[in-house]
Amino acid sequence: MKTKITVALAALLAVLLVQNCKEKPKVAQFTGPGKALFEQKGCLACHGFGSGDKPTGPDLLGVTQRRPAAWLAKWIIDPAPLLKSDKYAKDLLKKFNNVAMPALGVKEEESKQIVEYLAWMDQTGGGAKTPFVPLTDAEFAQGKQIFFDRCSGCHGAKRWGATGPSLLPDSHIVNAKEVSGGGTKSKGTEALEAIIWNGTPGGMPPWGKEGVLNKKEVNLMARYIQMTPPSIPTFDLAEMKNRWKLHVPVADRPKTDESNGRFKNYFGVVMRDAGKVAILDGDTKERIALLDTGFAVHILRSSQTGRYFYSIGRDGKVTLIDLWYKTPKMVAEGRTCWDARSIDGSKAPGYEDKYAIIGCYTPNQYVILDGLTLEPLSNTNVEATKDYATGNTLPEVRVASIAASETDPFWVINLKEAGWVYLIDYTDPRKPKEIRLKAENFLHDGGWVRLPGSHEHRYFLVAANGKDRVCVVDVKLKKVQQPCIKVDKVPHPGRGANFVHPKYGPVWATPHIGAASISFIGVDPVKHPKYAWKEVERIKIKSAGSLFVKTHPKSNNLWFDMTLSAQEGVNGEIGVYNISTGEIKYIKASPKRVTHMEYNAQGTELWVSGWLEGAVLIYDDKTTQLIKTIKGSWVHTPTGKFNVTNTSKDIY
Ligand code: DHE
Repeated sequence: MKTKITVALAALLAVLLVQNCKEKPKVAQFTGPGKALFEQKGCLACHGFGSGDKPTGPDLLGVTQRRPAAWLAKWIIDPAPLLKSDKYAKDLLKKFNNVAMPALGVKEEESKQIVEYLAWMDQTGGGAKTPFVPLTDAEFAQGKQIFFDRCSGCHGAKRWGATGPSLLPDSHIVNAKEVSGGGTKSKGTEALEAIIWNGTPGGMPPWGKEGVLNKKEVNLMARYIQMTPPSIPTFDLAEMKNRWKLHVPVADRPKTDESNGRFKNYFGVVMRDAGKVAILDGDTKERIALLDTGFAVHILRSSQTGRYFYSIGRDGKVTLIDLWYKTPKMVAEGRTCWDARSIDGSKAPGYEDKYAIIGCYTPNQYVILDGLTLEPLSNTNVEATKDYATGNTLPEVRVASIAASETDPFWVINLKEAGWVYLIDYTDPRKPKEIRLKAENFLHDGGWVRLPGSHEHRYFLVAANGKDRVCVVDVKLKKVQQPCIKVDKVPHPGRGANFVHPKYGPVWATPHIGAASISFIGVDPVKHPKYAWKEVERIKIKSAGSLFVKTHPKSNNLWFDMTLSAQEGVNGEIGVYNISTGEIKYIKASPKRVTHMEYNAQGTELWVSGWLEGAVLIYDDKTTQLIKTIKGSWVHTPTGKFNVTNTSKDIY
């Protein structure tokens, strides 16, 4: 009996295999020109291939079975004529919220070649048919480094996904829900390569197109993310103490300010890939120091007095820079995590410059240090923190933005995936106490509300970019206002920008990664209660992918970048919104990607980074004319810039 069943099963299997082979003949490679055209045109920026529909377009797997080849060829050349006359085309437009596909700029012959490629993909089962080539040990080590440097911030060190989708090899379940994006193996190398090369309108940068990763690296990463992620080792207090170096004890540092007050208009400029921070004099525009702060510093924060800069690197390296020296000097350094993004000093009365805190992405912890020496004092793990809404334990909980209260001895820290805001009481820094407030996820960056004439540091606004909301943390009442405020897709404020709107009074602004807009939120509950804690206006800008906005109390301008724009050339432009008139002017700042703006202390100049060009561009705020370009071999991949006065006093 047993033998009979086995034979029957074997026969059935054989039939299924034959059928399967008949339906999807194995073809090793597609040799026509359609594949290269499909990739060059960046089709996978808007479409999935076997991964389901995207908001920007339908899944292309099976498209040649759904539509005739001639129809597809016409559509690819230019959808506009079909959209006027064809019912299927009209329905498609409706289904995808009126996001019309652009004409791809291809000739008739080329369009047919693309359709041939799509037919081949359908016939062979899509990208999954491209044979997967596992990585060698050396390639795996390289992939791990590139992933950490370029990908983990959005997709998570454990690859469970956060701001970006999950990149685990198999689709998987979290909180009884299939995680979107998981299942890289089923997408296959070709589809993944196309996404990494071209980016997506949702905010994924076009790493290949922009020249950050070459063809070989893109292929390596497409294969790396189909393999199981490596485990993450711990980083404890003993390890931190081993790595801590005090270069100059406090007693040996200058007793008086050798810069004669000039330091208040210094800029700390991150030279990301050079592993350095340049200190530039905001008055003379001269470089006065270039310091080896280590790999990919993410941000600088000024201590409360402004005398010190704290830098935190993506690799968790922290440095303390003393600006009172004639030539600013690194007086201490250390490392507290494998991966970090945030740092701040203590700012409450009586605690000025006394302590500092680092928010780690990996491991999931926050670390308190001595503010004047960087000696590690305590380490608190947040890994087992439960989701604010479901109470389920999460695979990864990273510490995102941090802000120091100016009134009380605590820091506001934001737990990204878990959606909690913690107030960390540092009066006993070796045993910090936590006040836990429920907010939303994924908490990312944010800034203080500043009202005209008074900067009370009462309300901290933080983006919950997984929910397209901004949460208001009231540090006086120690609560997060509910519900968090709905804005546009994937808000990314940096620290946001405060100004007085002619109609709505004081507002705080955030741009968005996922939408071509900037939202204004009313922030004055006393004098403008009608508008407080509401999105009062949403202005349209040229492109999605904006990361930062900036203004100054003396300015009538709100500047913004479009760093992650998927539109050709737009990531080199900056926009200037006129606060009184509402008009927007666009300036082509650089042929390549630009990012992050900062004012000088006087509020008369706006500095912006020509990230990929290697330039710091300075604009006159009134005329919006370029007045100086700082270049040189040392100006390498400049990103964040932090003016001492504006950073220490939270002016933005
Ligand atoms: Fe940032 C702020 C995290 C990508 C430049 N970035 C922040 C903060 C966080 C964060 C949590 C808030 C710190 C605070 O206030 O305490 N950034 C992340 C990421 O996870 C992300 C999305 C992906 C990653 O891999 O790191 C990311 N950030 C970038 C960039 O690609 C930028 C443009 C260049 C770079 O360094 O890689 C970049 N992030 C900045 C800058 C700030 C920042 C300049 C500070 C803005 C400010 O004005 O305060």
